[in-house]
Amino acid sequence: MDDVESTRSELLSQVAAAADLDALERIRVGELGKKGRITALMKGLAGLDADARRARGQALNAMKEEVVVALEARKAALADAALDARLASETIDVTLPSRPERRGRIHPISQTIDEVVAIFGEMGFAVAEGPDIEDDWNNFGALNIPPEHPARQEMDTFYLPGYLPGERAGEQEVRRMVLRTHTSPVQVRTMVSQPPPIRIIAPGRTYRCDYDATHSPMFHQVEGLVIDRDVHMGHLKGCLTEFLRAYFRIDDLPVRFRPSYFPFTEPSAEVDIGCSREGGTLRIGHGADWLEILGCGMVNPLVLQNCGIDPEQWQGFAFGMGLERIGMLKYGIPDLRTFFESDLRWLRHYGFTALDVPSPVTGV
Ligand code: 2U9
Repeated sequence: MDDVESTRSELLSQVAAAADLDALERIRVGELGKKGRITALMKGLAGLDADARRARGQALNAMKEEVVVALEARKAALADAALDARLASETIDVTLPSRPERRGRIHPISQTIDEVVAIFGEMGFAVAEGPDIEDDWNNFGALNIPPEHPARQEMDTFYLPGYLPGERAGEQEVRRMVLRTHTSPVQVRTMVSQPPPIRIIAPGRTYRCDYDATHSPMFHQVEGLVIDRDVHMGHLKGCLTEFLRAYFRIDDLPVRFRPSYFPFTEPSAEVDIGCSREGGTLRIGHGADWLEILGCGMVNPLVLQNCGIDPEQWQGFAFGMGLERIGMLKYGIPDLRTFFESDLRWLRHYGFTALDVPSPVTGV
């Protein structure tokens, strides 16, 4: 049995000395693989009598198990150390000046915002802004999304530690702070702080705890709000059809309004644009298929009331859309995550120059 013991101590010290994951893998394949030493020792059992085979078999199995456990433990330790080293070496010095770039580029998100602002600006909309950190009344409550409403869970909210003091209807209360999950709180703030009529768009950063090829924890939306004495669904349809045709630069772009549900609008609709998907390639504006592009509806009277506007006197419509999504569709950008990787090669390829500035004269 001396050979089992010597193999054991030799392999354990080899594992302990392995400097990286490649070295560990060489030990695993070399010793435990088909042609490995442990496998050869196991094969040797066949020539022994029953008692000797049992005793030696047990010793070999215990030794093999010990080596496997040591390999796994060393692998985990090396992976931890590699991650620590990466974290230490990849710190970003945010005080460094930007790299010299002979020709800077405008980021596709900035370009998309400028285009959207140019189109709605022509229609008489003003741009409204608000903070990224909101309280849960402005982000959810005022919008008719109560605490138990599935939308609060669905939106995968980032909650911040701490509470804000708030006062509503004379009652003292505390409000949780959130990273806004949509730009709707900007419309809430506008309605609370200025009398109707209102005609605004709110472009900006929004946050949801989600990350894949079509979701980023930080993304951008533009929402719009029109409040007047007699605005109706016809205005909503005309305004959004006009916007989509101007944005995609297709005069006869097919636009379809499909009934939907949102707590903040009633009735609500989702809007599709005509497209084709022949051979796996998406083409907007032609063909028999539809592509969902935005959501909208008539502002729920409860929301108007929450924001201090008399629903007997005023009514209006609202809409919302994802800016990365409409930017990706117009400019053929396949993966949302690339928007925020700060890769200069990507920016040189997809970015815009100052001469591309969107305006009603130069086009969008
Ligand atoms: C107030 C009243 C109503 C804004 C609206 C949508 C429909 C909508 C989504 C589109 C894709 C968000 O980025 S997305 O996931 N938005 O479908 N948004 S109506 O309605 C409001 C907003 C504010 C005071």
